[in-house]
Amino acid sequence: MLARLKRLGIISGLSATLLLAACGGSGDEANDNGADEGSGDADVNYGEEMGYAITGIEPGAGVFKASEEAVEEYGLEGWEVQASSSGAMTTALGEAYDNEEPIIVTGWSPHWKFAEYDLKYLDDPEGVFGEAETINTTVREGLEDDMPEAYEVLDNFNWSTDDMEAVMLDITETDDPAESAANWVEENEDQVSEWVDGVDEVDGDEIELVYVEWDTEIASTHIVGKVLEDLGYNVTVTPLDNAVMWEAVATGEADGMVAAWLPGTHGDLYEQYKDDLIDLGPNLEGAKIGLVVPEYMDIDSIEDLEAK
Ligand code: PBE
Repeated sequence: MLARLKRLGIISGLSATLLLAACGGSGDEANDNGADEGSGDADVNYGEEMGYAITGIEPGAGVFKASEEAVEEYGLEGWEVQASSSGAMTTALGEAYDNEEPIIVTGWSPHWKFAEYDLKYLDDPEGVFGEAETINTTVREGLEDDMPEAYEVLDNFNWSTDDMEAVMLDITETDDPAESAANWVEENEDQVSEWVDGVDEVDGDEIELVYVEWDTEIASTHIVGKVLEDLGYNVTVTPLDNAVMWEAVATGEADGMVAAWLPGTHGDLYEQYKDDLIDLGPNLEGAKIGLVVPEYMDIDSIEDLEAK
């Protein structure tokens, strides 16, 4: 049923792998790191050291588009937000960090990278990246009538940034989202029981959740998938590109998703599809996007960057 969308999903997965491979060899060129070169004044030209590149993720991500707007808004002529994948971005961040090299990434929280590395958001006085956001759950029209049990669980699903970060971090260790989700569900029975409280079990009904392979969404989608599975559903989770994920729920080709970053990050997609899908409201509060750098970089604001 989702053949066309899946094809797009597979294409995005493939390019992620290629990018990761392409990034592999580039580790040890620049050993000039700038961190010990001065204290805040003009003798560090990070732009030059980084080739005027911001390490991006998938171009369909809201944070990618916002970063391009920031380049424009802050007059950073000659800078480029480089398209990549979430996986390749964290690989590049890890390599730069190990070598204390400067790097700017399109970042978001919650994210395990803040537990793994000392990082900071660059100040954004122009407010290009917006304020704190919620991550919302959306479902297709008709789901409430067709699958009231699943609808109720999706409506109840709600957790904290700490919960999500714990699952994300665990996935970096197990490398298996389904296993990490199963562990978390087992260890957090009380919380999960609130989501399924009074909901009847079903007998193998098929349900399809769509998501994008961002670390946040890999975690949340597998958690909800596991909870629905334990209730008796036959669950498929399908990775897609961002715009296609929204479209899939709006057209009813997929049943739902837990990956709507609002009001800012996916505001354009929300406007486009809001009349054709059901917004079940926040499943998480306190999400954020922005440009993220290692603490060792001697820079605090996007305003401190200079045009080429
Ligand atoms: N993210 C993760 C997404 C939303 C979830 C911040 C990369 C985006 O920018 O669209």
